[in-house]
Amino acid sequence: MKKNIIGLLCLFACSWFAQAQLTLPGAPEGFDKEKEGIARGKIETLSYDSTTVGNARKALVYTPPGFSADEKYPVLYLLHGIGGDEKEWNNGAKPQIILDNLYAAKKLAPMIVVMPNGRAMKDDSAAGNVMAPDKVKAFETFEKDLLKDLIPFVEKKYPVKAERESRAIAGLSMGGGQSLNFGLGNLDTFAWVGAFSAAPNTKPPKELLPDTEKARKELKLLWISCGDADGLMGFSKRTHEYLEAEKVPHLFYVEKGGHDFKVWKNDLYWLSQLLFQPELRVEGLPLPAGVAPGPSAKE
Ligand code: FER
Repeated sequence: MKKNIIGLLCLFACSWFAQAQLTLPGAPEGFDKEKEGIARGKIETLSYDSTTVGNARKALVYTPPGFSADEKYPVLYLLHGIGGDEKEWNNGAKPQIILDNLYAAKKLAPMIVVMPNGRAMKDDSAAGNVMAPDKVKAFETFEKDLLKDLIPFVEKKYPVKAERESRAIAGLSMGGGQSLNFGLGNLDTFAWVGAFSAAPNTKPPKELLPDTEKARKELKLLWISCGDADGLMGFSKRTHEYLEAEKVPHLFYVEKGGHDFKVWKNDLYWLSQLLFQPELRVEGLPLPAGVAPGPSAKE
């Protein structure tokens, strides 16, 4: 009885909108260690003709364990940072290990993960001065390459569900800024948006999301997270504060750590479990009360 009353009070007192920041827990021990005897997904490299850049461009693609051309899958576009390329996630996080383990634990919706090169220019390598203005500009140009070239290519080559509810965009740092800019700027294309440690390329809030009404209606998930020791925290925080003031449902997590793959692996572990699920609910992940049953409601 007491629990019910506390639960009810919590439901009324805290709402989805009136959320404070939440702390993102660390993934359980072993989440990123290869396990014996489980089914594995596959990583391959694709090459597509970019009309935007005018040459062939590469992306890595992870297909889940049990992948079948007879089924149709949603797609997560997973973007890298300023010092990386299409291989950065694979080198820094070994996402196939994290995802294979999550599939083995039946915690993920089957999905394809596409890891593109988000520096849309002829020489898209991370060599030389990655902060050079033309290289930084190319992270902006990637919006067109993604929408006009890569997504149509992926949707021709792979058995995918080609609708907004089946497309997610998430990324780290510059890729986090791109995910917010491109995701919120193209709600007709993406319904799931995630930014890990978003960089200064993140548009200022009003420019990022002028139509808050549309976002309130159409977003399935808006995730913003950042390490507590990351110097770029201000970009996540100002976005969160705007969304909060405008009552746009979103998740804002602060976690222990800096600007590195320890944080981004953790982010991928949690975010991937939310994607393409009918309900926002993940075991061990705190959510704002009123969104989904929290620990008090589950007892
Ligand atoms: C900057 C600081 C950091 C910047 C970009 C970054 C374009 C990106 C960091 C990353 O992607 O890890 O001033 O300007």
